[in-house]
Amino acid sequence: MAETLGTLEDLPEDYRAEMTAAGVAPLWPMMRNVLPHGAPQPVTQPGYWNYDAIRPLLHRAGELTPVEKAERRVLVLSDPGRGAGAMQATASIYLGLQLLLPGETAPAHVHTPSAVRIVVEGQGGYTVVDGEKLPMEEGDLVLTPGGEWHDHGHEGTEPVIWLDALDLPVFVYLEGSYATEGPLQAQRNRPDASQVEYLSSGLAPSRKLGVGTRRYPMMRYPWGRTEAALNEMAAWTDGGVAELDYVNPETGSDILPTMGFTAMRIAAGATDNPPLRSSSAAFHVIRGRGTATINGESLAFGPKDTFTAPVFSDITLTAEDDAYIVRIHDRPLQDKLGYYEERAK
Ligand code: GTQ
Repeated sequence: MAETLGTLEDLPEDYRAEMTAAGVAPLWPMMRNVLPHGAPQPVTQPGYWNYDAIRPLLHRAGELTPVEKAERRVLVLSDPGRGAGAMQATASIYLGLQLLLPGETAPAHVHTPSAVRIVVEGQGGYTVVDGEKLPMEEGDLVLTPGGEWHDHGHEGTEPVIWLDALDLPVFVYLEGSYATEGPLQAQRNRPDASQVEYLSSGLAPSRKLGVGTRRYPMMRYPWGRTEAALNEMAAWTDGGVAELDYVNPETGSDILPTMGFTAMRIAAGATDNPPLRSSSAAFHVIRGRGTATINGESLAFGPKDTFTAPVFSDITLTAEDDAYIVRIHDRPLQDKLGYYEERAK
């Protein structure tokens, strides 16, 4: 059994002053802060963002701030545990809702963090990644991996809104976050790889000797196919919960280095009751209603809402009608660091 550790107050004033002057501090009074026993003590608190409440604020940003003055017109979803203005939703995941108006473009840039867009509403938006034009339809996942040039445009007639998920907090923590600006990219005149090379799951372009594959071969995951796959799986799965991981079609591994994405379908009346996971998560509701209980606190979710769960949360999700949810998590990062863990409830 561990002893209770000494405190700063146990130490004489003159010794404390001398340590401070020398630029050092005793570990033992701080030991449990940085190494709590048994499990982490997250700063992150569960968050819930009601889309209907945020939508008018985003439209107002469209009136108040031209895209040229914003570069990216985004309202950031701040972790309640870190308070107003926090540039993160969990320790590792940044979330923002981005508005693009008809005819607008958001200039090209490249940055060290990776992003995924989940399209919330509107027709005609697109993202160009490394010259490939990716149409943005409701529910689509569109990747802009770190180091890839990207810009956004809008050929439709109504505002387009999408959810940005970035591993920005990790890069900020590492003092590795920066961007480079550039001119809008020339677009290749052909459909994106999800409609050409990877139209059919299980098929990939034939290997050619000495020719490697792209690191990010497919940067758009159309929602229509995801939903069809979930429905088919649900029809043949007991328990009412079907889950599919988004994977790189060449390697079968996670689609980005730090962030993972899972599409879930919870049938009306069914409950998802996963083990405690060491990963943090954000849930974005594509369709459906239900109740999420996170560490004993319940919230009602509806279409287009977003909510978060800190590491090792006790999560249950119950659907009222068939619910389709994308779970964003940081398990890929934790796998790479060698500590991803699940614990039975
Ligand atoms: O669309 O490139 O929400 O660079 C934050 C940073 C979106 C983007 C964000 C970004 C972008």
